Amino acid sequence: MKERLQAIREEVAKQIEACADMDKLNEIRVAFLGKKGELTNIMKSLKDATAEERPKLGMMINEARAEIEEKLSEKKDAFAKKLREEKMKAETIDVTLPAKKPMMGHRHPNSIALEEVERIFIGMGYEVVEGPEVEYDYYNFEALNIPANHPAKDEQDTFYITGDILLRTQTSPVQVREMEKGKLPIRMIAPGRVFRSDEVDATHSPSFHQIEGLVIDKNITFADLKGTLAEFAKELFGEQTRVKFRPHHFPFTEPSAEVDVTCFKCGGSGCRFCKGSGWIEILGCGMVHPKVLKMSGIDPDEYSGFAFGVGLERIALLKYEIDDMRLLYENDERFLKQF
Ligand code: 2U9
Repeated sequence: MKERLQAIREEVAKQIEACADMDKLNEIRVAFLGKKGELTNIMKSLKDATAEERPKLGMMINEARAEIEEKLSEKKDAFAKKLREEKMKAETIDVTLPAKKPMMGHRHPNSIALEEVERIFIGMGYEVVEGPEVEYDYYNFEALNIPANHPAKDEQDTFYITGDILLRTQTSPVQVREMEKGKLPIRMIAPGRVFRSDEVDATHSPSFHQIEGLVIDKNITFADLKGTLAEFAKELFGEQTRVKFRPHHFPFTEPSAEVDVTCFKCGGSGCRFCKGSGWIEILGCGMVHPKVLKMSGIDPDEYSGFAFGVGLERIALLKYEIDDMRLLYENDERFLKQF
């Protein structure tokens, strides 16, 4: 029996040594230590040994079992260690590798144009004031001398929320609210989103942005308006830019005018950009109507003022030579990154 035990010990050691995976190791365990395993068989045959030999042989079997279990356990630990090392190796992160570049956003042409316009007017001492996009009919129309039967008030042009609450169609209400405060003089611009029930095309959108300006003080004349807008045009489009005032009509200003600038592409000689005329229309303006001043509590005999309004998208389209307004609303990164 001693020789058999020795042979088993050697055989197990050999098999464990050669064993390459956990499955094979389990097979070895079952073959030697399992219910029908070699060592268990020897244990069973102890009953045939003499009473004298039995304890000694029993001890030897136990020693052999302990040795085999120890070897199996060592091998199991070795497998686990190897597995962990392989996993660690596979999961290693090379922190010195360059990182993936995050996608950078870009300034929107509207934002660039707005900042430019704000910079020019702040430089002339204007304040930038914002106000609500949802307005009362009174601030959007009535206080601006736009009568109840005016076409602009038609439901086809204005988004009404209730009978007297609407989405502002211009930023003028911001200026009316400022006039109501009674703090004079006023020198302000009111930039912001406005809404008109327009179909979308290359030059129209139901929501766009305006920048309106308002100056109220004693002795303000049309000459101040002309000088201010001429300076604005030069700063925005270049020193060589000239302006032309064409008579126009707005309910809130009297007299009123539309302003053209010399085409900054051809300098006024006529090209494809200005459709051959040499001039490009950029804004509307006028002297604030005395009725408008009066309605907001300003005495038109003591004070006078001028106002103007310009579409922000129109400035952005012209300045960056974009031929379709819809591009400004799609926020396609390939478009935005060009500015
Ligand atoms: C007050 C009094 C008068 C604002 C003005 C315009 C002329 C004008 C258009 C330009 C293109 C609107 O964006 S657009 O469609 N605006 O032509 N706006 S004068 O006049 C005011 C504003 C406030 C209290």
